[in-house]
Amino acid sequence: MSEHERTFVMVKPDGVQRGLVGDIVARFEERGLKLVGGKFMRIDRDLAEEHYGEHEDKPFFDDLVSFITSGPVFAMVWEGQDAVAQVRTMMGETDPAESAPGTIRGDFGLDLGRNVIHGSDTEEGSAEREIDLFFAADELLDYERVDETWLY
Ligand code: RTP
Ligand code: MG
Repeated sequence: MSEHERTFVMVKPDGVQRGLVGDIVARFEERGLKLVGGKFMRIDRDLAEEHYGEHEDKPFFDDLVSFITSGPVFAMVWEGQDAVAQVRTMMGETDPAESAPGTIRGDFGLDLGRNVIHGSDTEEGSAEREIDLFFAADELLDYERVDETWLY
């Protein structure tokens, strides 16, 4: 169990276009995770190719890069106990059709491409790599929430 683990999360262009940023932020806040960084931004091709580098040999890579660069995204870093796995559980499966209702993709996702949200996977080092890719150290804030006793 990792107490103050950080994970990288991003509302994808479809989520931004559909006005889901507020709902998604609220879900993580209500779950007891702490927001330590957030940035509304547009991803350029180089950043997209680096972020999704693990998929560069896959047939869907070009479509994935085109999609993620097609409009603004809301990039975030969330912190809490087992944050990486918790966020993945709250996201649902990669394919919205296989995602349970109550999960973000199960509630909002349309298809494999338009699945609303990205979260770091549980592979060792993934979250740190993605956080470093999107955020400078001084963009991540150390602070205590007033109700920390009741949070992770
Ligand atoms: P993400 O990285 O975006 O959080 O999604 P994930 O971990 O659940 O899934 P991953 O395997 O990392 O795939 C990255 C994104 O590529 C698209 N995809 N398309 N056509 C296909 O077979 C296919 N497989 C994956 C999805 O948009 C997925 O989120
Ligand atoms: Mg992934």
